[in-house]
Amino acid sequence: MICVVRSPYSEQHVPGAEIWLGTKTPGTEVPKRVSAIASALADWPMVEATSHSDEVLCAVHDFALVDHLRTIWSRWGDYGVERVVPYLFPTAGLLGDLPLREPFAPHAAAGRFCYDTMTLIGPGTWEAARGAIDVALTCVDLIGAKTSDAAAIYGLTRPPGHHVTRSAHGGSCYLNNAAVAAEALRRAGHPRVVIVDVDAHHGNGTQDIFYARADVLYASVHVDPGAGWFPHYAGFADEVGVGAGAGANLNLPLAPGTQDMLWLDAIRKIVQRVIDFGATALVLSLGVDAAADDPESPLEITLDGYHRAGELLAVLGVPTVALQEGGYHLPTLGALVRASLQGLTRR
Ligand code: SP5
Ligand code: ZN
Repeated sequence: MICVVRSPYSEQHVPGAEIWLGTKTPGTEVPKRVSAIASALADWPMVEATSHSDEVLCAVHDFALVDHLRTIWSRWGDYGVERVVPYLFPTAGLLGDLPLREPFAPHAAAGRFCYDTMTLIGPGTWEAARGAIDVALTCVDLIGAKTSDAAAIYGLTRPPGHHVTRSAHGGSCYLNNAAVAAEALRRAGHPRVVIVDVDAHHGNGTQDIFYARADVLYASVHVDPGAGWFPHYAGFADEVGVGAGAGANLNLPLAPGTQDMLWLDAIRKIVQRVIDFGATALVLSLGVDAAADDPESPLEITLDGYHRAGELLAVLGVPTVALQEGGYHLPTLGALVRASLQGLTRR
């Protein structure tokens, strides 16, 4: 049993579709993920998130990204499309040495803050994404500055967040819930915080936010981006951090088709690194899309594998905030989350 924190806004984000390879596909990051998870945890204590200021959010993200997400839906024109979708990206290749200007057209702004075509914005997207930040911050409040016992709490964050960098969103994510939780734990007095990311995909956003920082370790096990998997451009083993953050980033990419044994070996390596780092608090980016049945990843992790992963992380014995990332196979999604959290609380 573990306390669950929820937001009343989480199902108001209805992406409706993902544009993938120029084609409208149904998309898998759907509102029903919330009820699939919540119903599997219905016998556990549940509290609603309380509202928090933008202070930590704006320490983690550029204000321009936050402001864009807050306003773009109301600024979006009558283009005959139901969602905000970018069509032009001001990459370094486009700009060269030119300054990045504020574009006049809202449809040009969309590609400045979103790096893919799969992460659409609709009428309830801001409320849901901002609600997920309140979930993350409420989890931190409830864990507080505890250091002695191994309290754990679970935030049902939707939309997920680990693909959001300091200044751009993508990968079905809008605001980085785990990064905000980690920064809030630092501000609550934890000197060294670790983010362990077991989502099938590399959390390029979380890595980016803490890449130059020595006080927050980011450690991830994920499908090898070099084998052709999202996010393609980040998540390689040689990305170890930069400057003061050199050595405080750990990527363990795995081949497509990897099963429990090698995945759990990677988590054991992460646990050892966390111990060496001396973390006093843990944020778990709990994506369960590495499961064998999941449509978004080629990893083949079982229910028992996720339970064992939870048990391995429980050995750390530090206060833990587990936040939902991916996981898209609705028939098994709730059970996977429940098994992971039961392992984390050693049940
Ligand atoms: C939070 C999270 O898990 N984000 C993952 C985003 C990965 N999306 C990559 C989508 C690639 C195309 N998907 C086509 C689905 C075919 N089954
Ligand atoms: Zn994922």
